[in-house]
Amino acid sequence: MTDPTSTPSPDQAPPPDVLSHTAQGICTLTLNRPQSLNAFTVKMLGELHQALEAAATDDSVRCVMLGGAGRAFSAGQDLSDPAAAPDLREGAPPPNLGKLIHNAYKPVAMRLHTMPVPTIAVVHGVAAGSGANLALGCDFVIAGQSGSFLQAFAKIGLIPDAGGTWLLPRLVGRPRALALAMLAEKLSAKEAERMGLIWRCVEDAGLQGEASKLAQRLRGMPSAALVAARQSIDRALTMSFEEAFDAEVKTQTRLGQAHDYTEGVRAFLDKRTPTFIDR
Ligand code: T3D
Repeated sequence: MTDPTSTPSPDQAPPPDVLSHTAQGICTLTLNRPQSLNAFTVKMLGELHQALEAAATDDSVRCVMLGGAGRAFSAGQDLSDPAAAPDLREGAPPPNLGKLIHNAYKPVAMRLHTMPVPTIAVVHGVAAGSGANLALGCDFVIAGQSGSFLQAFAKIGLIPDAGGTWLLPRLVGRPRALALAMLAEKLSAKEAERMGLIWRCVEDAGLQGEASKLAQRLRGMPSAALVAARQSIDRALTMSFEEAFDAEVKTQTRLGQAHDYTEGVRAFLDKRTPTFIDR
């Protein structure tokens, strides 16, 4: 991920809180508040939403990678952001966290959940609180061996948010989801991989290379089918076998009539690499 090294001169605009770079079909988004371990402010969440929206509506983008600048992925909500921090003065009204989560986190989490192309979270260092759960909301989570995941919420009297209550039991089952939420212990990337919370843990030195290899592979694949697989699997978790089967019939009918299926079969018969275009 991009690591900002230059200090802006006083007349320069400050760097954005989310860096975005698209090349050869891969959109790389970098959370860029390294001084606070990429903790989320309302401004940063707005920028992240805008960047995801731009990637979602850019037909040249076929894969999105999300990572963090500096030594961490993200420390979750910025606890000093006035939108979230309790006003410690005597008699001051309590903050409305629901409003913050609904207005600032929900658009980001929903956009990630419904991206028309595969998404990869590239986690080095810690991913805590909402930072962990936005990462876990990506299709693939790949982490360096010194990375870690922390459902920090219980330490400050909250529950997992940013989609955490939906994601955690689906990823690791109820007993482990409860332990992660209630004990709020840091989980190493290796252990996260072992329990199925994330896709892969790799050597720190190989993290960027492995993530890029995965993105390059995904950009050549049929995006519409990959996204339909995500949606179908997510939906099937609350369906009967027959409902899931019937949903497969519907989706396969749609995909079978799309360009990518014809192209995939033709390319197979012609013994050449297919060119997929559907999104
Ligand atoms: O509350 C709501 O608004 C509702 C929404 C909630 C969503 C959430 O995400 S709640 C959970 C919020 N996150 C946390 O509670 C995590 C807090 N941070 C930590 O526990 C630790 O910082 C870490 C385990 C993430 C990393 O520890 P370590 O030892 O590697 O780093 P550090 O020294 O604690 O932090 C480095 C700097 O980042 C430090 O600033 P300084 O002293 O160098 O100026 C620290 O204050 C800052 N920082 C870390 N996390 C946050 C933060 N600043 C603001 N908000 C943070 N969440």
